[in-house]
Amino acid sequence: MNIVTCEATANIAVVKYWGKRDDKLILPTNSSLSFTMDEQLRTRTSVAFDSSFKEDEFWLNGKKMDLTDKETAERLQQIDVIRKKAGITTKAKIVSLNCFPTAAGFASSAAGLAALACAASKAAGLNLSPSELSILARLGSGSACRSVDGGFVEWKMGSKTDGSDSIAVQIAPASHWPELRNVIAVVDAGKKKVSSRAGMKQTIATSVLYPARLQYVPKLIEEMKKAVLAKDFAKFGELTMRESSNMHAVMLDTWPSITYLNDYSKEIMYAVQEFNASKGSIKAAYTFDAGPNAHVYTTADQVEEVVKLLSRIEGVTKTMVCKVGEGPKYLNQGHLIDSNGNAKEARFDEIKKEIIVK
Ligand code: 2P0
Repeated sequence: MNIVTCEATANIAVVKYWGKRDDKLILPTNSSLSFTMDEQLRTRTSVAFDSSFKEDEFWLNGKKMDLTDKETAERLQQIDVIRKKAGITTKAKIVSLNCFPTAAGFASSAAGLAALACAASKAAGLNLSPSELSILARLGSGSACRSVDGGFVEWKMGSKTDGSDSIAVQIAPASHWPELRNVIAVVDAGKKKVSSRAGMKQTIATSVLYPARLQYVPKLIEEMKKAVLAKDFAKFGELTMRESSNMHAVMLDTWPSITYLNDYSKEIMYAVQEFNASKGSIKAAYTFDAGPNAHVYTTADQVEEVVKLLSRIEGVTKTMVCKVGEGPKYLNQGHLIDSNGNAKEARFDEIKKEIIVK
């Protein structure tokens, strides 16, 4: 049996994706930019297509998922696209394990759906380019398309209705800015009240500030790329913090209003601003996604101080220092499917930081 296993990692955007122009193909209303993270935030996925399988099966973190559930089926729509591309009709077994510390406060869809695109396309006999892989990953979750490559990645929004030009492109590899770090400050690992998918739809429908955001993002994309390519942290940091606030402003302007930031998030914002003021220039920059946890980008020489600063803030339960990652990796061992096509028992050991496969 041909089993293909891939690990992909999460990405954290500095120019955010918040809104779709096509809900089914997941085509965005603006381009976005992110850094792919290192393997501390990874998902391992094994895929096999085999004539002995009676039906598609998807196991996530040891649990068999219900493929009649509409959202789960939607998120796996890339499997049918892969079968069609490869000219096969065999059923698939998909087994996936998130290797994020449970307290990291993450949804893991980006890493998971990028790993799925890589593993499933290869298991079906396809040999796809990163941009083709990004199209597949995007069908499961928009932000996932940026995780099919490492380093600094742009998701170009594209303009075609079939989505063929809405692809992720690497702007710079991880080695371009090896000193860059993301200090994650976890303040709440709870489930969010409004999903990103529902929230962005509501923003487009109601926010009067949203058109202004869409006008400003194309210029921001160019400025952000320039700052990163020049490794100009002060410029990069200012753009990153202002962009995070712009997205959270349109969220707040949505009706009914959406608030992902909490009082602890605001404490982090003020602490980072004070830190930068004390340094006389921008040395750390926060960005927040659809939740209250902070991602504080900084450089290796500042990390110790930034970790200390964030750890002192009331409500911060954990900090984690991530580097920029290289992107998906295929593995020759540690498959999550056995040679008979059954899902193996596996778990992530948070202390050893490795996957234990039985
Ligand atoms: C981002 N987020 O650019 C932004 C910032 C959240 C805030 O991409 O509906 O899970 O599956 O395409 O990708 C979260 O949205 O949403 C997201 P779908 P996704 O990272």
